[in-house]
Order: sequence, then structure tokens, then C-alpha cells
Amino acid sequence: MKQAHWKLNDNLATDVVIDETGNNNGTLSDAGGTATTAAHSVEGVVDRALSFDSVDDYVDTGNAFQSIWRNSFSISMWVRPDDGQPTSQEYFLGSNNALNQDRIYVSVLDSGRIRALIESNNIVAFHDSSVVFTDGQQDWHHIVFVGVADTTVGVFVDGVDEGTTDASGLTFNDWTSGDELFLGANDSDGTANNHYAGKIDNVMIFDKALTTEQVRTLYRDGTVPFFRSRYSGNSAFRLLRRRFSPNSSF
Ligand SMILES: [Ca+2]
Ligand SMILES: [Ca+2]
Ligand SMILES: [Ca+2]
Repeated sequence: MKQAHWKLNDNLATDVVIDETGNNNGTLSDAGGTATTAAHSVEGVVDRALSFDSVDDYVDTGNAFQSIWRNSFSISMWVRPDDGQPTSQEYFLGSNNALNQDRIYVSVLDSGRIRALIESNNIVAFHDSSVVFTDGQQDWHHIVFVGVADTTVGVFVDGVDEGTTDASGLTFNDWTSGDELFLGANDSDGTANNHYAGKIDNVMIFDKALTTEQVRTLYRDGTVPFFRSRYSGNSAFRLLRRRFSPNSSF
């Protein structure tokens, strides 16, 4: 079941970032700029997206999602970095606690690979994708991080399974942190770091490991153009649901 869904269509003179599930509305920070969603709203993959500047922009989701990371989970998002091979690792989202014993993140490395990591009680498991971005590349890609409790961590890129890494050394249920998940940066015990420069769209958190087919459905929801679906025989209702409220059935 979906535990959070930030469509990131927010485009108002407030700092509120709506969670469609109604539970985890986020707060946009931009200390040196304008902390309104209107000032950060850009064209996205599914309607609007938010942009982040790698300096001081992030969204505090207000929730550490401890109960989610303690079991199998999935995180889905669209990202468009300003530089697909940034100078240093940038976090699309993440958090870690004071002693860095428990953390979670999805990031882009300077090599253009995606790294997704979970650390539970000082034991780390992460998986790196193949090279997704060339240096300077600015294309949208769909990223899913799947954690199968005490078993594997893996990454999907644009619906393609990028493989898994063994995570049997971890006890997911040991994950203990109150540090809220940030979007557009890492929450390092309350302080944002590893800021990301680029755009993020349609972030979702699930309390289960999505199947390959479900991941592909999420990917297609961001790639099937409205007009193309119209001529493929789908009903108008289904079209509207896909375009404006995708993925609601998981
Ligand atoms: Ca800023
Ligand atoms: Ca959106
Ligand atoms: Ca670069």
C-alpha cells in the first residue's frame, strides 16, 4: 500500500508540499531564496515538478518512516539532474541519525550511477545501477529503490531491473531513527547536506517490495503521452486516471 505520494505539482505562494495520502505534507526550505512552491515549480513528467539548487533547497517530509524501512519497502521517483555526473554524490532523498547507525538514501554518484542504500544498526547494504547519466546529461529518468527485508536491495531504472545486492546481513527491523526524510538533500541528524541540483517529480513510498510489473506500470504512467493512449482504445475515464492520478491501485 502506498504510504506517501508527493506529486510535486505544488505551485503556490506557500511552502506546503502536499502528500496525496494526507499523512505527510512536506515543508519546502530555501534559506537563501524564496521558500514557496511557486518559486520552485517547473515542468515535470507527470504534471509539475519541483526544482532544487544543490545549495539550500530541500523538502522536509516531517516523517522518518521508521515503520516502513523496518520491513520490505519501495521508493519510486522521477529525477532530472542538472548534471548527470555531479562533482560529488547528490541525494535525491535521504536521512541519517546522529551516529549514522541508521540511514536510507537514493542518490546519483559522480560516475552517473544511481546508488540506493539502507543502513540498519550499523550494517550497510547498497546497490549501484549501471551508468544512467553521461557527464552533464539532463534527461528525466524513473528510479525505484526496492528493499526486500533482510534479503536484498535493488534498483530499477526506467522500468529495467538493474539487479540486486545481498542484504541478508541486515535486520531491517532494527532501523531506528527519528530523523525525517528530506527530498532534494540528505537529512543528517537535522541538518541538510549532500544537496541535489535538479528536478524531482512524483515521489512515492510503498510498504512492500513492488513487482517488476508494478515498477513498469509506474514508469509507463510517466511516459505514455495523453494523446497516444487516446488512440489505443482506452476509455476516457482510464485516460484521465492515468494522466492525473496514476498508480492509485497499488
Ligand atoms: Ca536556494
Ligand atoms: Ca508532478
Ligand atoms: Ca559533471
